[in-house]
Amino acid sequence: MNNYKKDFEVLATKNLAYLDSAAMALKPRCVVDAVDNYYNKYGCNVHRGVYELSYEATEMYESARGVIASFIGADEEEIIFTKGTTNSLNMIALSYGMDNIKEGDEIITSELEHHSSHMPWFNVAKRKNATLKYVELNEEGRITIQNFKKVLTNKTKIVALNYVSNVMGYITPIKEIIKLAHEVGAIVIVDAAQAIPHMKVDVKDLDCDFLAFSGHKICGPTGIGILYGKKNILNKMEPIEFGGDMADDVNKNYQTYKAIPYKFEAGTPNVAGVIGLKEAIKYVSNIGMDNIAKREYELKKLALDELLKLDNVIVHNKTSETGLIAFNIKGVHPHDAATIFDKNGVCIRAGHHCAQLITKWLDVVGTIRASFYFYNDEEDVKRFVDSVKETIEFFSQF
Ligand code: C6P
Repeated sequence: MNNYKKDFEVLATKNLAYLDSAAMALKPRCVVDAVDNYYNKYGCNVHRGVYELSYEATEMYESARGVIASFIGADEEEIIFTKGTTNSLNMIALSYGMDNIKEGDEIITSELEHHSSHMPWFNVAKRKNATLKYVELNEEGRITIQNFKKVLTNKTKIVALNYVSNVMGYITPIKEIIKLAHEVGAIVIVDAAQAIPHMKVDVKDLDCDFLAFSGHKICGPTGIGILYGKKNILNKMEPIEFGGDMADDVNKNYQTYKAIPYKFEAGTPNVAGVIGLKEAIKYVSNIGMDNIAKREYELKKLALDELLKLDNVIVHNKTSETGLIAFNIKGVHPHDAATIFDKNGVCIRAGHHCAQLITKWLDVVGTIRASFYFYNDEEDVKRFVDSVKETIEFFSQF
């Protein structure tokens, strides 16, 4: 066992090679304990109670905002708690998008997007008679600056792209894209669901207008995510949800809202989720994002080098910079392969990974995806490679 496996109860008690962290990262005990502690010792609401227990819970909850803000280089008021990346990205489209996009405007996205990055803007474009433009992917399936420039025009109002692809694991040259987009006055929304857990991200350095991620992919609880937005834009935006906690002054003929971020956080929040996410961020920060990036890349590379020796394996993302391998085994449906992996205790994902556009671009029914994280080790790599070989051998009989 490596040093980190022991922090995860599921890895300590079950004999698994967990290679599905791109779908969801496992939870270390410190995160589970923080959630447990809140429910056992507090269990009350935040922002509402005028008693000590609620003040303390509010302090635990609100201090998370500072931890998360400094983790991504934001100011506290720019951190909005949401349900996850999907919720964050939809909020931007439904609020900023529906209020600012007009007929004839252009929205740039790509075939490399997760549905949650692309579909909200497809919807806005349809409802507003705007044009959705796709950056042509290069021969490897990457978004390049050169191809981005070809679709950028003075009519571009929105650029909605991933920072790291959940299928190919490529890193988008997002900082340069943001600079170019700003030159024509467009705003950029970064889907960082697969970036935040795996590398250092600084929103001020990127100069992105919005950025979204989920807690569950960075060892945090499910049902909690973050929407970062520049405060000057957030201040001008309308909420999409109304109700408890976001209201300031409510009258029969007018209503006002609290300042950001609260105006976007209607209803009782996911207190346990926020507290758990704070702990998760402290945990990964302690390991170091650069160490995490290095470790998962090393493990991926070990596995990749073995796969490239196998004739029947088609790797789609040989040059990917992150810890993710997307591949197919000739003549074997990805789901059939997954059952053999499962028998061997190797957890991988097979299918379109909620990114049908890139699956169609690759011209396959789906891919097999192995995603490595810092808690994996060389033994996991071996079990994975052995399972690929077994799958090839098993299906060669038919
Ligand atoms: N991708 C995967 O297995 P949510 O579900 O809201 O936490 O995250 C959505 C999302 C958005 N963008 C990217 C790049 C993503 O990878 C994901 C989630 C998982 O690839 C589950 S489909």
